[in-house]
Amino acid sequence: MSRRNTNRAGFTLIELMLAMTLLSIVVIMTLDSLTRQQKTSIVTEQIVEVQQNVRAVSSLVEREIRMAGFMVPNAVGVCGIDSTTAPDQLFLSETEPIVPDDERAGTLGARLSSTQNWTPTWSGTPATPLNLTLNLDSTTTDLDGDGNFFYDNDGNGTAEADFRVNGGFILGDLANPHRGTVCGTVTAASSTQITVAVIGGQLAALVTSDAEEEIVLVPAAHYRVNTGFSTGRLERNQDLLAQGIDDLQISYFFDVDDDGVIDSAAAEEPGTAGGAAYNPANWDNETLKEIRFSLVVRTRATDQNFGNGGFITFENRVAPVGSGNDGFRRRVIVGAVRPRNIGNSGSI
Ligand SMILES: [Ca+2]
Ligand SMILES: [Ca+2]
Ligand SMILES: [Ca+2]
Ligand SMILES: [Ca+2]
Repeated sequence: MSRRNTNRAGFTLIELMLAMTLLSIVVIMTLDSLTRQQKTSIVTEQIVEVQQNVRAVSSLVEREIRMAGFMVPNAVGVCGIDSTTAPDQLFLSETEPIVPDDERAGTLGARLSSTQNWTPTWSGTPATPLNLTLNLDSTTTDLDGDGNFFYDNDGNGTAEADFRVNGGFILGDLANPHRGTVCGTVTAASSTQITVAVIGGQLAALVTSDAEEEIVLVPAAHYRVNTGFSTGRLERNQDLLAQGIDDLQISYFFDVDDDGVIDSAAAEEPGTAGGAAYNPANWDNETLKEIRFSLVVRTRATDQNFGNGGFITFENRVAPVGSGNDGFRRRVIVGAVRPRNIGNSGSI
C-alpha cells in the first residue's frame, strides 16, 4: 500500500521522454503515410487526366484521317514530314471549308492562275521552310464555289479566303498524283494570292507520258508537336490541343504494286521502324491504304518514387542522347486508320 503511495509522483523524466519520442514517431509515421497516400492519389489523378486528354485528341486525329481526301483530289489528301530525331508532322485535307453536296466532288482545290508557273526552286525536302507566293485562278479561289470565303485572315471583318493563316496546305498535281505531294503552312491568303511556307515534299518533273499538269492546293489540318515549351504541345493548325506530348510518330502503308497486300516494310511501309523514311515527294496517295499514328504523353509532374521513366521510342524515332529516367510517367496511344476517301475508293 505504502509503496504504491510513494510512486504517486507520476511520470519520471525518462518515462516522459520515452512517451514523447513514441508519440512523435507515431505522428511522423502517420504524416508520412498521409503524404504518401496523397502523392499516390495525385499520380493516379495525373495518369487519368493524361489518358482522358489523349483519348479525346486521338479520336479527333482518327476522324480526320478517315475523312482525308474528302471532296478533294487524291493527290492532295495526305502529306507529312517524317523525322527520326524529332516528332513527325501530319497534314490531312480539311473538310471544314467544303460543302458536302457540291457537284464537283473530288475536284475541289484552288488552281494556280494561268500566269503562275509551277517551277519549284528546291529539290527534295527544303531544309528550312521556303516561302512561295502563288497567284490563284479567280474561278477556283473560292474552294467549294459557294460564293463565300471562310476565313477572315486579316481581321477586318470580311472573309477573304477558304485558306486560313497558320493553317496547313497540301499541293499536288490532280492529273498526275504519282508526281508526289508538297505541304506546309499558309502565311497569308487573299482572294487572288496565297503565300505559303513549304515544309516538305516536292513534285517530280513532268514527263512526256504525263497528262497536262493541274496543280491544286487545298487547306489542310496540320498536326505537329511544338517542342519550344517546357512540355511538348500537340497543335492543330498551331492551336493547342494537348500538353505533355513527347512525341507524335506517323507511319504510312501503301500498296504500290496493287497486289492487295501491304508488302515488306522496306517496300511499302515508310515511317515504320523497318521502313524507309517517308518523303511525300516519293509517294502516290492513290496507293495509300492506312495511316498509323502514335502519341506519347507524360504526366504533368515527376514522381520521385518512379524509377522507370524515360523517353519512349516508337516507329522510326530514336531516343535523344542521354535520355535516362526522368521520373515522368508516360502513356502511349496508337491508332491505325484507313482513309475512306483516298485510293481506289476515292472520288477520282
Ligand atoms: Ca518518324
Ligand atoms: Ca467557300
Ligand atoms: Ca479580312
Ligand atoms: Ca503490295
